[in-house]
Amino acid sequence: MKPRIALLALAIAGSLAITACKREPTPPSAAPGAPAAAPAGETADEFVARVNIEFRTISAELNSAQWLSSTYINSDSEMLAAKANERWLTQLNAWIAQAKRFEGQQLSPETARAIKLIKLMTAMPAPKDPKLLQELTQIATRMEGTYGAGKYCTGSGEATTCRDIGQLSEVLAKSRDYDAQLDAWQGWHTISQPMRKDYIRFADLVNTGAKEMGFADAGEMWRSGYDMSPAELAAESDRLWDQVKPLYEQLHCYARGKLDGRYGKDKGQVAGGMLPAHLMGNLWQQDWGNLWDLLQPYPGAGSLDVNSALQKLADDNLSKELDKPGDRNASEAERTFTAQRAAELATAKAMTVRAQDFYVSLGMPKLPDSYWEKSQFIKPLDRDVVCHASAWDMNMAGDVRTKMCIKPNEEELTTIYHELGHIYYDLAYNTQPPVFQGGAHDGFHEAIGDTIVLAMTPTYLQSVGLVDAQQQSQEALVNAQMRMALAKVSFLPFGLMIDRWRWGVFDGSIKPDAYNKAWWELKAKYQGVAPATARGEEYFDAGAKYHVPGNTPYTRYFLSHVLQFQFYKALCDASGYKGPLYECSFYGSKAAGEKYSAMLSKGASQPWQKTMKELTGGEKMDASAVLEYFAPLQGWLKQQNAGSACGWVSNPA
Ligand code: X8Z
Ligand code: ZN
Repeated sequence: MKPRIALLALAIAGSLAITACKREPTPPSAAPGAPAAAPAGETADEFVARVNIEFRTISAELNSAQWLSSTYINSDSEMLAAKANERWLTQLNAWIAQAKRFEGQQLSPETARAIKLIKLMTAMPAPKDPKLLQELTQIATRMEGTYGAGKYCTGSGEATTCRDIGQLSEVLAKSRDYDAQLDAWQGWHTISQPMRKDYIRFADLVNTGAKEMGFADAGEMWRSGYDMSPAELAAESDRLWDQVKPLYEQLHCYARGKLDGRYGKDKGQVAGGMLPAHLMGNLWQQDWGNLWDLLQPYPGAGSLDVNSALQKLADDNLSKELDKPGDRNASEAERTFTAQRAAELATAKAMTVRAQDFYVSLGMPKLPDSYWEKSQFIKPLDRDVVCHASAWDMNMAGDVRTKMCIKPNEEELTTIYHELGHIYYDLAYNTQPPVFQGGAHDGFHEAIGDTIVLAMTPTYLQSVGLVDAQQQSQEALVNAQMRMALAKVSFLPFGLMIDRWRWGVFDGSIKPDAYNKAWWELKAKYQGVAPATARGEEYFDAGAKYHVPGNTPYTRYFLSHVLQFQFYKALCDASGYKGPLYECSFYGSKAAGEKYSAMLSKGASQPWQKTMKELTGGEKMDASAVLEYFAPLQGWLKQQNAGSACGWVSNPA
């Protein structure tokens, strides 16, 4: 996301002041904070050059405001972020209007691409009417703040206890108590009830903005950023889903059998053979990795217990901190508290160093000192923050940061690798003109770090001390594959359904009075997941997933979960690896790193198909690498599921 130029406006106003004895009334376009007018006679190339300058300035301002509002949620930071966003979107609308001058002109491919990208710079197309634009930014900031500050409180008066997303997620991850999980799941879904009204208005406003820009609706605009028509992109996502669906169905069938075994048939599944939403170890059922205790194929075969290693790291750090002399004037309780916080930070940083090490092993640079000073690694205790992990390129010049609330577990560790993928992409394309500083498409951005995660094989994990020595056996292989599948395969239908819902909201086929109904129909259709209790329209369950109030398009993650296997295969090839795909790690391969860096440095400067070809040799997104990778597991699952009636009915009577 990025924003505007005050420089040019100041220059114009300044020259007026010098040539006239009496200062002219300030024209509206030169009002403080207003976008600069386009100079008369500006060529398309000059326009793009100017946007590049203005963009650099305004994006730094917007990023700072948004960083503050995400790391200090309060009414002041919210107001300033909304204001910064308002200025940015006003500036963007001005550029888009100015770009119209060049329609129908013969432009160089580079300039034409830059102008196309300028029109797609935001996922939040804003109406031109300043009042409506202001309303939009206020709603957007409020929804994100509501999500970030979301808590589920029980009890009353003195006995009130409130739990945040981290605590509620932990219940789903660790408790196997049916009711405790249901309570945590339902509790989190109360936080989004107040967002429903805002979201209805939000959808209206972004649609107005999108229509003014010439799109049918905001969803069509979202689908326009893929160097193919919006309809082709939708068809591509269907095609890719069809490729991987049989694999997901096998995993679904296996998981259902295990849940039946643990909770009994009446509770382990819901009508139609669907998986109960609150039992999948994750608030949105997008990653089933936390169910390892239930779903591990061969307990003890191959030791993949990364969580224990991280817990040990945390414990060791705590002992070290407790052993330090500390402040003599502080009470015992205060010293313990200080040691705990220092240990949590040290653990989070050590996990990040571990992730950085992978990138460095490929020949990429260490992260700058400012990264370590300015990032948010752990959850502050004195204020609300948005804990949902994110990566930030603050100024296109090295001020990169991540924002997380890191806990010592495997899921968080892999998320750090994911986030650093964004950061290394940012750093690699910082040499490009600002409008080309983006992913080849947004799915590429999401796939960079996850490609590295695929290379976190048992052998790699052992080599860095995160798991014990590995035994080679068929059982260990199936376990390793299951570990990856619970993160990657379970995600696929979720990655698709979120935007199926939003596309429907934006194109009007999903009406506000059926938001929740449509949400659960899509959950049922794609994921085969259903709530255990009724979810009427008094709820707004879509809003309980960050990317809805945060307005982050989600198809990118679905595409990423296909692309990352293609990238992984290409980097394995580049590293000279010969052997089954699923055992490849290119950790330490400078050849793989060189190939990856070359791709990253291209940013958005050329159609993604070209970038893809340079890396993989092919020009299409294709899930055959997913299937190749999981072939052993798919065969094993088929055997396990033989005799079970797999599949589900998504609209049981
Ligand atoms: O939002 C994220 C990242 C930040 S881009 C943590 N992811 C999606 C999610 O959490 O829902 C990564 C995987 C999917
Ligand atoms: Zn990401």
